[in-house]
Amino acid sequence: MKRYWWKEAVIYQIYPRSFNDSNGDGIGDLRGIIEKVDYLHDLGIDAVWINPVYQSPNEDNGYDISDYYQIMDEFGTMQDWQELIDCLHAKGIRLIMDMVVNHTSDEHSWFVESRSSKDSPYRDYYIWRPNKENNEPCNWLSYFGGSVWEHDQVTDEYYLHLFSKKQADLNWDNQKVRDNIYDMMKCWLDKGVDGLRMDVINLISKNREFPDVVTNKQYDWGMPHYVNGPKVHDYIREMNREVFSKYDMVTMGECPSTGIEEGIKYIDPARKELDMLINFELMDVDFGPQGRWDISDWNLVDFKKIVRKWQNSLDGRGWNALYLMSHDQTRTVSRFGDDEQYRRESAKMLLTLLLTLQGTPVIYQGDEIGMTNPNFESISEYKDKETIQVYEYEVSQGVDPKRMLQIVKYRSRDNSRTPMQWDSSSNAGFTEGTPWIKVNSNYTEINVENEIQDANSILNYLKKLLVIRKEEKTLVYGNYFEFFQEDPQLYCYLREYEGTKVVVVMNFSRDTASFVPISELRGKKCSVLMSNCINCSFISIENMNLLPYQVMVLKIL
Ligand code: ISL
Ligand code: CA
Repeated sequence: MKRYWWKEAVIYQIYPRSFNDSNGDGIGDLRGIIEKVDYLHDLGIDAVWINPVYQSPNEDNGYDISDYYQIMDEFGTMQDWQELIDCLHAKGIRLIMDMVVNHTSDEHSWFVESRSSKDSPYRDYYIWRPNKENNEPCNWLSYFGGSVWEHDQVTDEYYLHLFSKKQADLNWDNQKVRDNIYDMMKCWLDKGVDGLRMDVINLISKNREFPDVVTNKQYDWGMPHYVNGPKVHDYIREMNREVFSKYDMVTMGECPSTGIEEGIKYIDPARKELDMLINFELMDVDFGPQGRWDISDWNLVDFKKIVRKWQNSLDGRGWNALYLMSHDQTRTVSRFGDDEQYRRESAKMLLTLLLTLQGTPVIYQGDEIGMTNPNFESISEYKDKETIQVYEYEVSQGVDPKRMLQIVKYRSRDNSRTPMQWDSSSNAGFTEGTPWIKVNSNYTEINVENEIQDANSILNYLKKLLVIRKEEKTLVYGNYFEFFQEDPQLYCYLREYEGTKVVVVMNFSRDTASFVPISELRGKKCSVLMSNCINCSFISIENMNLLPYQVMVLKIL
């Protein structure tokens, strides 16, 4: 397997709006990130991915771009951005920018032009259709609720938007659109950007027939007609040829609703498309029968099965980006661990899982201190348009508002978007003004300052884990073999690379678990690379009782 810096790197994801506010307007900004570059460097991460910072009216917090060449006013200026990349590079940290090219804001000049008349030279930059039998052109549903079509008065036609109606989908079948986008990407790469995270890149090619979905499911979004659509690979290959291949850079492609065989096509090195895949299968482990806005209890056996499938299928064929949460997900420790009694133990265990699998780990801001879901009590405290639109849509369809609020508390993307908790001063040290979204009330206890001071903290554990990931290449490149696949409590696997073997043992539960090693491991002498509860440097693998959320990373001697 070929070695690359980006395979050995650990990425830290920054949601700029909620990271650090430098000027007291309540909104995180670029200068706020600059103030924390030393913190990132001390942590020991190799690269940061920042969510979109381009000019945007903020319908979807920057995922609705109105000018790709400008920085959002609230985030600062191009000079600030230049200073940020320079500061990061001076500390040896690479910068990955978010690229949102499936859609733009309806306030982008292309769309303003496009909407103005059917004869506009920009008309064909977006996807316009006349009505069909006095109805929308087809019955697909938007990710954010309601139809994907929005009627526009000016020309009495509809435009397509897979997300909010303020996020109009670009027409990728138009060569001019593609060329404009490639030029824009090159402009950022010429400024020294080290990588691109490609937002919903597998949605760019639509079935031009726009067929209705015929279904008896309550929600059917019409996905087969635009997820991994007809020309998606042609366009990504072209993008690679025109842009990526000309730079020393990395690409991470976000591909929702994509299984392994389809996913591999994007990252098979021979196909020259993308470097890493961001897939969602693990994030779907707790979906209910009706999908994301429905909840079911997840269980470890299913969880492991998904991880195992991806670990084993991609090995030697393509490289994965690993994550347990993002700005679109709910807090890791609240979802997969225990955010009360065993918050520390489970946070450490989950970080260990993330950093001992094959792939490039992405740590989301706040996970290094075990931040939790805020459990807002009222829908009015949520800011995310997806959350609000889905809530309103479901309630309008007859779902009980109380039940919907429960679902929102569990699922809302705002769970990850509450301000970073730096210290115990007001607003967690995030801002001197009024934060744009409420700070989690547990900030006096859970914050970076406390974590730095406490030798046993999650943060200090992670720092050590990052050093070990760097030193032990088995954790990066090794293959993956899992034991006790049907065990509902234990998670145990072996990584092996060039003759070195590392075993990871975890108790994924609030109860003690008895661990009886298989004969292949029994009696083996090991050095303890990491553990959240034992302090010895060497052990031999014997029967043992594991404490709740105990984890051990053992290198076989
Ligand atoms: O929130 C989700 C996670 O399961 C999805 O519905 C999400 O919208 C989808 O995965 C695409 O996400 C990306 O594109 C969106 C943006 O809102 C998300 O923040 C972004 O990560 C539209 O640009
Ligand atoms: Ca600010």
